Amino acid sequence: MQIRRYEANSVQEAMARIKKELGPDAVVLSSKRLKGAGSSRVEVVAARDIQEEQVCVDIDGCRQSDVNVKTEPFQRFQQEIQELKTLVRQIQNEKPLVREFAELRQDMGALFDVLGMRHKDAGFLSQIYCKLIANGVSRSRACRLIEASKHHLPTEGALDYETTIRRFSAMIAGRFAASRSRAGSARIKVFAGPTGAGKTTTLAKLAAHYALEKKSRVGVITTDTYRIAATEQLRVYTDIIGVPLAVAPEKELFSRSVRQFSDKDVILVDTPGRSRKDQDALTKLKDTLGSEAEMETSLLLSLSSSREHLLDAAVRYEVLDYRNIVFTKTDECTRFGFIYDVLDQAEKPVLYVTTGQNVPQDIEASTPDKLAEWILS
Ligand SMILES: Nc1nc2c(ncn2[C@@H]2O[C@H](COP(=O)(O)OP(=O)(O)OP(=O)(O)O)[C@@H](O)[C@H]2O)c(=O)[nH]1
Ligand SMILES: [Mg+2]
Repeated sequence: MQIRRYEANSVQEAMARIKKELGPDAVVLSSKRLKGAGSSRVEVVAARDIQEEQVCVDIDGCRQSDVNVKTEPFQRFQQEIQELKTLVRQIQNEKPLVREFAELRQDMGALFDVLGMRHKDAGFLSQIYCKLIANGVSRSRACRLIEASKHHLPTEGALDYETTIRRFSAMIAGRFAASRSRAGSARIKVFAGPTGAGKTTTLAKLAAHYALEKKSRVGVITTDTYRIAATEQLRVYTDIIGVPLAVAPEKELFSRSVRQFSDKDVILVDTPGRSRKDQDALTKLKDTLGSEAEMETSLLLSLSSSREHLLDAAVRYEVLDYRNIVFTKTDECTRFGFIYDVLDQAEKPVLYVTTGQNVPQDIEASTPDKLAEWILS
């Protein structure tokens, strides 16, 4: 038996050398990841039986002894099993890394919990921290809010719970209010957002609001010819409301439509819903919209989506330079804490929230107080 030790960057690399040097009959005796210096090196110990084995075999039903045969097929089989075992071990070796990240995240969470709850109960801050977490605010942001609240609240124990939570709510609302100036005042209002966020429905609600309640002159443009029947869906709404619709999937057509609606007080623009990961589609949309003066883009985010989805969309749509946010499908949402995370990251005001599928009634202007109340509710 010939035994050799191999050091390599990966098990595959070691196996290739073993096969080359010891031949296909070599078997792996052990393998392990080496500690220290980068820890990416592996050690594999392999062996090869250099004796041809003397075995007894049956030939044509008669027992023959001392027949000198190679046990190659068996050894190959054994070797393949060893290789498989090595691979399984390797995969298992990678698991601790994933586990380590999960544990690290848990530890961070625990650390934030300790920080967020280290206040004496008399200050109610630990109760508020738990409330924020329960509502879906991330631990790190909840912790930062608690720290910031110390500048807004008197020393612990000086206020009752109701007053403390009211002050805390006012502090959150104050943060949202900071970004609100002139939001929503532009004449051309573009509605963008991930697929199915509620762009067309929200646009229809606002078209009715401007045309029927405010008696404004309204024009609607859609750049959405991507989805089959997208234009038809919007045409049904514009026909009922009695406002003109222009279809403009390209830059030239878009600026021509804007000129065509030069007599309108408000121009509402619908855009195609594409995966938030389709960056090319967003770049194309940006090109189509051009840089019209008096234009303001709203990012529509459905609260039936996950926090990760919304945070990701808020970043990816930056390419459109959106100026405000509309939260849709609030009626489908039970915990509102994660809107704090989204707004803290995006630093954009919320113009409207939509509360159902009914056109035109299920839409409300959003206020910082209302949002703060939701986050703490
Ligand atoms: N529950 C609820 N449903 C809504 C709301 N707003 C829109 N919807 C529904 O969401 C679905 C998608 O709405 P659309 O307006 O077509 O969404 P969109 O963003 O234009 O979709 P795409 O153009 O395909 O990207 C429809 O069934 C709407 O009725 C809301 O506030 N609450
Ligand atoms: Mg649509």
